[in-house]
Amino acid sequence: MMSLIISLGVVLVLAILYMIFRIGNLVGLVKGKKDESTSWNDINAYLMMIFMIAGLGAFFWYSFAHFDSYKLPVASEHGVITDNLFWVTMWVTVIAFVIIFIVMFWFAYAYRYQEGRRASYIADNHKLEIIWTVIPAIVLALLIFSGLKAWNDITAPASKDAVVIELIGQQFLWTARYPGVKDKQLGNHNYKMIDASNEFGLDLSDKNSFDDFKSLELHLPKGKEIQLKIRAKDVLHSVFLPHFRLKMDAVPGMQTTFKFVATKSTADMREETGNPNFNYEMACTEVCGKGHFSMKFPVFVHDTVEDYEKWMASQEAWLKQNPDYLQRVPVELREAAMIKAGIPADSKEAIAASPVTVTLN
Ligand SMILES: [Cu+2]
Repeated sequence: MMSLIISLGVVLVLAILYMIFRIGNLVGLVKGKKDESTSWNDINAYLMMIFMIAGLGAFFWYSFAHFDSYKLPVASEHGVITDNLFWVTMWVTVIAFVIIFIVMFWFAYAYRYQEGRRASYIADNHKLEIIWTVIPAIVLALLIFSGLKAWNDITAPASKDAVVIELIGQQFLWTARYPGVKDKQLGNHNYKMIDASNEFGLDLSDKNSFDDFKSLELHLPKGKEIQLKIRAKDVLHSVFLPHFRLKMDAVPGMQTTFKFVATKSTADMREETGNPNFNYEMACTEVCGKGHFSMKFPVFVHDTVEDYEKWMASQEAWLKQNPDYLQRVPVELREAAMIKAGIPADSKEAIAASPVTVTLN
């Protein structure tokens, strides 16, 4: 009720103001006063010019004064290409923006109402139409095709010896799955097999899955092709590694991929930035729910492939951490699974899962 009264009050005040304005105009006409709109047109025209100069000045000042705060070192091969595409697009749009901005305000100033001036009539101008259609078409086509080429390179299948890592997003954390250092092949997965412990839905009938391991940090080698295989368990998430100019959505029900080569290790970046505590980080850039902000994932880039493989070898296979799941391994593959996962043959889970019951005496 109160809000209705307030709204009615506002409408009434506006109506009264309008009536006062109308009455003022009518009184002026009756008295035979000259139309004042010409002088207001002049004032507005000058204001347009002031706005044009101040607006452009502020735009360029802000862009240059804060340049360093939105410039991030680039640490991947394709990142250099992506950056070039970004800056070419930026220059094309800035040039178009400045031309349109100046012309728009200049026309409002130069062609303001003046007594006795008549607008000239132009039906059409083929030459002009062709110029302003063909030039933007060529520029846009060049931008789109060079962007498409970069996109195709990023999403193309990786070479056979590429490092393959699986990243899984869920509300609200990331997990990474690595192939074991021996086979370097990720095992199959199936969402139907996901349970409280088997968070990847690891298919234990596939022998490649025996030595796969889980990591809560993303470890990468420098100078080697890496392919990320990305999936989501619940809603849309997005893998974002700003220093590598890498961003790819994690989509439930489908796999997305991203191929790249890291060119700077964590140690290189610590030296370049002069910050001994520098660490790469990965974030989720899809607003995926209440805990979205907490989806930060630490990233470490090793100096050499050997260092990276040493780290891989130091990790424990998922199956070793969850030996109960030996029961899910087909009987004929259990021994191989135990060897590959590094499970000692005398562990109680191994004995329980063994097809032959071992009895003493
Ligand atoms: Cu997310």
